[in-house]
Amino acid sequence: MERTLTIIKPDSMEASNAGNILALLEKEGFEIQALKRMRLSEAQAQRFYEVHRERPFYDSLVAYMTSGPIIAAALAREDAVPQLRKVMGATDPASADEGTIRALYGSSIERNAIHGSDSPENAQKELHFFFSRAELIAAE
Ligand code: IDP
Ligand code: MG
Repeated sequence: MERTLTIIKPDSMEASNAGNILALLEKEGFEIQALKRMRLSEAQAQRFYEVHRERPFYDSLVAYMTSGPIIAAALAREDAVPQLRKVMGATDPASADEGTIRALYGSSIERNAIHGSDSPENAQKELHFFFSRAELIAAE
């Protein structure tokens, strides 16, 4: 079974949408295998979004992602990576398909409700960013 990482972002936590988002993911066939609530430090958010360092929105993205708590979750299902991208919707909620998490709960291209890994390789890296090897093994 493939695994991917989601982050319930600070805007979703602030709006008390975490439960609804997790319920929607379970309904879509994802098993929640590991779950962690935390507040990212500036250094952690910078490291997580390192690939975007040169983008004009990087500093604002880091400020947003550290503005409140998040929930990180390891999700498993068949084709977990592409399936999460599908149920998550496009980066900009305004162009996300109807019924997707970002269409339902996102409020702007930045405050877009959740994160989803974009490839199996990045999913592995991102899962290990949040969860220890032992936590991921225990979750199987
Ligand atoms: P993704 O989350 O759909 O994979 P990425 O391009 O990887 O999108 O961007 C990472 C995050 O950076 C987005 O989820 C969003 O929060 C933020 N972001 C992306 N593009 C913009 C933008 O043009 N303006 C402001 N924030 C952005
Ligand atoms: Mg991305």
